[in-house]
Amino acid sequence: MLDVWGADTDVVVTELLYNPASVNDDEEFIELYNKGTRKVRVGGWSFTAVDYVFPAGTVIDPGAAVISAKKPSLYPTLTAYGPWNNGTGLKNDGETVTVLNAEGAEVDSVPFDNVGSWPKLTAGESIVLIDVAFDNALPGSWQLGPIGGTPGVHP
Ligand SMILES: [Ca+2]
Ligand SMILES: [Ca+2]
Ligand SMILES: [Ca+2]
Repeated sequence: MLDVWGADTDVVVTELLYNPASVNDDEEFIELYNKGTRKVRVGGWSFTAVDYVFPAGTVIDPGAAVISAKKPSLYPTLTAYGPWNNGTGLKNDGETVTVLNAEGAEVDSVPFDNVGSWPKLTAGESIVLIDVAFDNALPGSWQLGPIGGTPGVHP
C-alpha cells in the first residue's frame, strides 16, 4: 500500500492555553491540527516543556484538531490526551513547546512568549494560530483567543 498516511509535518500547533484564569493553571492545553488530507499517526509523539507521550496507535484525522491537556478530566466532552506527568506545565512567561515524533525528531516548535510581538494576554485567554499556512514560530502569526480558548476546534 502506498503512502496512505500523511506527513508528520502536516500536524501543527494551533493553540496554546498556557495561562488559564485559575491559579493552579490546570486547564492548560496544547492544540494540534492536521492541516493535510490524510490521517497522521502520532503514537509515541511527545513534547518538550510538558511530560507526555501519545499512546501507540493514536491518529489525527485530516482537518481535525485535538488537544493534549494538563488535566484531561477538565475536558470531559473532548478527546484530550494527557495528563501531563511530573507536575509539568506551560510557563506563564513563555518557553518553547516542541512537538517530537516517535523517533524524537522535531515536527513543530512554538517559542511562545507574553512579551515583545507575541499577543499579550490576560490570564484565561489563549493564543491561536491565525492561519495554518503561517509560520507558527513567528509571533505575528498568532492572535489572542477567547477566555478558555477553543479546545479541539480550529480555526
Ligand atoms: Ca501556565
Ligand atoms: Ca493562571
Ligand atoms: Ca482551537
